[in-house]
Amino acid sequence: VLGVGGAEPPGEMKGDLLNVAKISDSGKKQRKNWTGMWSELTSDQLLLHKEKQQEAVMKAGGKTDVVQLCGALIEWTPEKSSRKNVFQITTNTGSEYLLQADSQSTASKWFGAIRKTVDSSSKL
Ligand code: I3S
Repeated sequence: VLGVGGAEPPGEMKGDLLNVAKISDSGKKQRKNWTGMWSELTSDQLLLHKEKQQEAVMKAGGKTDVVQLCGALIEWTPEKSSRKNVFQITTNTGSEYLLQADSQSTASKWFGAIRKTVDSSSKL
């Protein structure tokens, strides 16, 4: 089934390359710069790895961006890019990330799983 999302439990989803642009850092606007990042969802964070392998990330000294999902907002934001399947995560510290995949099923899968994680981690 395509596009449902959230089929896998939090903490067990990784292995997709998503295009990511951080457009705000703690409320401070950033220049949009799309980068392919290997994404991994934990029980309360979205990890964005520059390298595919976790080991490579460790060796390189942590080229990983950590997005805290507790108290975050997630929404589809077609108006923020000419790209298709773009959604935004706004963290509770005011950082904004655009995420995008050309595959609609991939984008929907991550949107659904991240939204679930936002909901479950925000309830605690
Ligand atoms: O929202 P913008 O400013 O139209 O985003 C585009 C720019 O970030 C552009 O970079 P430069 O500012 O260096 O020209 C990027 O190359 C584009 O990809 C951005 O637009 P899209 O529609 O791709 O998000």
